[in-house]
Amino acid sequence: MRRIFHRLFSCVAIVAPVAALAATGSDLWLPKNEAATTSMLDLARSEVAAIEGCTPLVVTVDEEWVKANFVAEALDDLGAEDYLLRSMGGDTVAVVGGSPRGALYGAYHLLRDAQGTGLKRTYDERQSPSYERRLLNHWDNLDGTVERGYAGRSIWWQREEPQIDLWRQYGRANASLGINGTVLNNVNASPEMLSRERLEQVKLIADVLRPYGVQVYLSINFSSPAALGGLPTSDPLDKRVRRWWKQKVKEIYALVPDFGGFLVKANSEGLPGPQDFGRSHADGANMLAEALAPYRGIVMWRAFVYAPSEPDRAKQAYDEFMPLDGKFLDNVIVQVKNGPVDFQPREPFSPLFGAMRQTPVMAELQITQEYLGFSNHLVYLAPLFEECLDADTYQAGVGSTVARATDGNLYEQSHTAIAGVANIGLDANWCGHHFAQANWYAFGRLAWDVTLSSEEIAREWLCQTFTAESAFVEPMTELMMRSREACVDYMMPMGLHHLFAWGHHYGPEPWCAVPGARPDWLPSYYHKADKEGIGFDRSSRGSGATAQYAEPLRSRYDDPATCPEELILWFHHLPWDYPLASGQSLWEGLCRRYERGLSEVWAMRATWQKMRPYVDAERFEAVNRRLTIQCSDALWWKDACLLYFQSINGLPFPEDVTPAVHRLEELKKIRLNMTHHN
Ligand code: GCV
Repeated sequence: MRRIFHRLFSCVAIVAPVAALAATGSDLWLPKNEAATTSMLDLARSEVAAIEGCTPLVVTVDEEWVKANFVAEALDDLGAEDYLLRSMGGDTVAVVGGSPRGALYGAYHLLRDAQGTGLKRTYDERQSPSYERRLLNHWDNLDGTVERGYAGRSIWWQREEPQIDLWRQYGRANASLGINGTVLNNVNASPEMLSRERLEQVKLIADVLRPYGVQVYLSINFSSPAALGGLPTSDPLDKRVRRWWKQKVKEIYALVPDFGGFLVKANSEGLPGPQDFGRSHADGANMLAEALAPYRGIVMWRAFVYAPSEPDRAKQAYDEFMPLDGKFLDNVIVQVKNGPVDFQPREPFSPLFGAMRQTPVMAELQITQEYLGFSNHLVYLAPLFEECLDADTYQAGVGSTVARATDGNLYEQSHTAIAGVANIGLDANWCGHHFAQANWYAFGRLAWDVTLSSEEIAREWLCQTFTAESAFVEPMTELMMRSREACVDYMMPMGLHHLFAWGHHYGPEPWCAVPGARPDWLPSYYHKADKEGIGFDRSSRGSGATAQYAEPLRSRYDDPATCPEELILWFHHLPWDYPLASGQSLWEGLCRRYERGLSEVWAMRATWQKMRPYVDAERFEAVNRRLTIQCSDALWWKDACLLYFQSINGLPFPEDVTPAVHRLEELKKIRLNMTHHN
């Protein structure tokens, strides 16, 4: 087996004419590859075979060959997922993986270059991933629905026939980004997930995904020992319960030898957990970790917890988890949403990042647009992800970014990981909106290399998905880069949050009042608008949430004069005439932000209109239709929020803000029928 490498020669450029590209979007960012794959190296070779740029390539993991051909190259420390790209003289580029998986990632690197700016003349590059585990979390239910999914039904559950071909495409798409794990079911997990019948389905999926380097994981329901196993309790300290989990884990590994581990939502939003038995999150997580440890499985224990009794929901995760720092076993990672509330268009980063020093912490980002217009709005999320990952927590001095506090650079961590809540369903284009594919893509690229900029990722994705013509790529990169801020502006600028209707998270209902509803699910709990002012006082004079951040952030956030304007109403309740740095009053500033958001979306639509020559008709029209919806939704948001706040403060709109086209009473009557998507 000395010469397990393989040479390829070809001579045609890869850039396909627009008309030849898949108009449905089902190919995502990849060229077609019909090769039936049984091994990762074969897949890697078939992928580079599609690179037609007169460049002979070598794809290998053969150390002997490398020693014979590379000059004094030390490969000993090449990790299993790492790869080298090296020009070998002549036109030859070698792709050398630390294992077949590394070689596969190297092959996709070249493919990306070939489809984008073109292959380089010379390669001398070494890559290794920022995080050890790079995971998608599917919130897919066993009945085939997807919680917060806006792209059709589940690709995993409730189809008569297993979707082998689709799963292969899914595996390939993820491998092309370096995503190496997937949680197949909703964190609101049914005990049925661990039944024999379901586990056999999991085995089927795992077998299909394995050649793509994608490991499977499952969300579990904490009361499974009682609900499924018939035990009288699910108390994590009960011997019978511990034995039940060990048996169940053994059964899983017999079916799926490379099973990744469990994701757990416990004692949150009504789900069972160790606190039901007077035990802590650590007791619960450690029991599972112990069962998984012999197989090298891990537990991702979510910190998304809150109760209606808390005066400030944003504080609870920190309050509950900080006292447990250092109490978790080595194979537990605490999974923390990017912000302290819940995936809002803008939140400060969760104060748990950087604060937990003796427990590995991983970020959970949301790719599906639960709070950002579903798959109707074009919102490129990489700037949001980047804002969180690049935020300086100051927990171990300047430069203690969220990325460094989670990727093992700041503290020693037994494991590192990052997760994104998937936006994938059975829709032909996978994600509902063609541009929502970019959010899956961007998550994967950042998980691989957390230092990439959202702008370069946008460019890459546009080139591969549409065309590399600069008359398309440049304006569209700009459009994508502005889209998230536009969404913040037309929905909830200046730190406002959760102004959504109760029951779904699509449209605005800042007035929403539901008798009997949990107070922390109602918009008025978050905006606290009254005759005098608006905003949630989380300063030291209010809920004290600012104290959960390290200095100098604590003081910066605590004082409205130094708090960034983007977050000012997150941390402060301020009078309507509060003078902003720009000299305008808070009310004027707020009105202008809503207006700016609206005009940005109109500008986005105008830009898209000019892109017709570069895009196939089907995708052009589909995006156009959705941009039209986005324009009218932005107007709806602006009118609903400003008219409602005006009904409270009685102030006129500034002269340069276009008057509302709706009437508040009419807006209040809008009821969306979104029972499947809420
Ligand atoms: C999966 C929010 C969402 C829920 C989600 C929950 C969570 O509350 O609206 O749909 O449940 O977060 O992340 O657990």
